[in-house]
Amino acid sequence: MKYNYEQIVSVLKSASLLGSEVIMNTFLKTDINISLKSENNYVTDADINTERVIIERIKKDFPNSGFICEESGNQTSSDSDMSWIIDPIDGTNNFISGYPHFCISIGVLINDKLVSGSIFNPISNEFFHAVKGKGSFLNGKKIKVSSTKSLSDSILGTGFIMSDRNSIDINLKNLNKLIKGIRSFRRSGSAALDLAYVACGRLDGFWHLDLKPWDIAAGAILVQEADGIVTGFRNEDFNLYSKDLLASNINIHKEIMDGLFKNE
Ligand code: 2AM
Ligand code: CA
Repeated sequence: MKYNYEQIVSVLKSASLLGSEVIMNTFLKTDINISLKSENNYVTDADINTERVIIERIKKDFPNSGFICEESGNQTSSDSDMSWIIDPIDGTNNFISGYPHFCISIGVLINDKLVSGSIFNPISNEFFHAVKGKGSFLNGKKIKVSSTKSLSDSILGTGFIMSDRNSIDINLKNLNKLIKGIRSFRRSGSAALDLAYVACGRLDGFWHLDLKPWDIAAGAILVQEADGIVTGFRNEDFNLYSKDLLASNINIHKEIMDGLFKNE
């Protein structure tokens, strides 16, 4: 089926705005209802309610879509080749602690291929979106990855899955190998925003182990459409389900990759 990309972007924007109302009505409240999904992995009522509002909005325009969602799981559809990958709050630990750095991340797949995506930061009112073949944008203006040429001039980001001791150990090795050769380093707590930041040049590169499709779908197409590169730690083609991800500008990609250990 042929899709109208302006309609897709308009739905991404309005679903993100509706979702962000739910988030911002809860942020900094003292009575946030928090539950533990698994060790060190929390969910709040805001995550669940935001996801519901986003799905309802998407279904208004695309009623037969499938969904891959962090909180409500998968809804497959045999009537449509379109599906939406949703993380209602990427950066939940930040959100819970009143640390203003989190976002709504939505990726769009047609026939299992990423074709669009958006990341909305409700604190800074920054709406990042990408459309396959058309580029990446921040609040409507085209963005590109940085042109930094060497690791020593680069700011890199990463993150840690705090429930996974093995993954933490491997990533500490990665950090240990890279940190002394770079200009600076960030650990923001939102992988989706980190990828959006690579897309607009605020970070030169970002790597992470063991993320989930909803953490990376929108961010990956944002980086690719901003002329960046997204691969695995051994230069494998990007895959939503892979266990490692490296996103950067093309100049420093190999230098970062040489410092990364795989989780095998
Ligand atoms: P979240 O806030 O949606 O949970 C932090 O480095 C990044 O890792 C965040 O994007 C966070 O997403 C993600 N994250 C945290 N715990 C995770 C888990 N158990 N599995 C996958 N991603 C996780
Ligand atoms: Ca989340």
